[in-house]
Amino acid sequence: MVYGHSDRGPAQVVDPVTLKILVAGGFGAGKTTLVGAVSEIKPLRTEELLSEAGRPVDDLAGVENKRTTTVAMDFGRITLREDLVLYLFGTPGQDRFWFLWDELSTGALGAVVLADTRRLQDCFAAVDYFERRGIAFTVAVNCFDRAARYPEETVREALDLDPQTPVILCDARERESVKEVLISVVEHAMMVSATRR
Ligand SMILES: Nc1nc2c(ncn2[C@@H]2O[C@H](COP(=O)(O)OP(=O)(O)OP(=O)(O)O)[C@@H](O)[C@H]2O)c(=O)[nH]1
Ligand SMILES: [Mg+2]
Repeated sequence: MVYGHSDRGPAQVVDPVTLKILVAGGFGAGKTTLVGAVSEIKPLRTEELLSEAGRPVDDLAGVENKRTTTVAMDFGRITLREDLVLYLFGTPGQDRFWFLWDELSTGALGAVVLADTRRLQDCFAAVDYFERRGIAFTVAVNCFDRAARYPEETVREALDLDPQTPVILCDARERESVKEVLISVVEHAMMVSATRR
């Protein structure tokens, strides 16, 4: 049978829209965890063991059990609806990999900035980066077990965000929680691009 020419007429195959979303945030905020929690393909990871040599520069406060770090990127894919597929690109968290960001952000529709309230200042650079480049982003506060919970408003003020930038509390290990974050990014980015047009 020739594809699309069965007796029942052409098959209703919808070509999905594919969108690129970046997952950024400070060192150890849970970016690799987030991509792994939702990806329907085995996520591509570029993890290297944290070394003794890196100890003076890799600030492990709050994530003392962390053994590895992302050195290039994480990559995953999620089908949000049959006609909407997201490609997720997780950025490396450490400052020494900043040179990769311009490459990774090319063609991105929007971004997630993962924040850890124990080290909120670690995501300032990501917020700044996306604001400067006009890339729409949602701030997702990854609620680590022993971290204090703050209302969205407090996080918004601390990061000095635009009023329309969404702030969401999430658990980067939970698929459904991460999906909500991704839906927020897509909706927000679409709204921003519609108002710019
Ligand atoms: N309790 C808890 N632990 C988490 C959560 N998210 C991530 N972790 C843990 O925190 C550590 C850091 O997670 P990663 O996903 O490697 O963080 P990352 O942002 O990719 O780190 P870099 O790539 O090194 O910047 C890991 O040990 C995770 O298991 C969370 O929501 N709750
Ligand atoms: Mg990582």
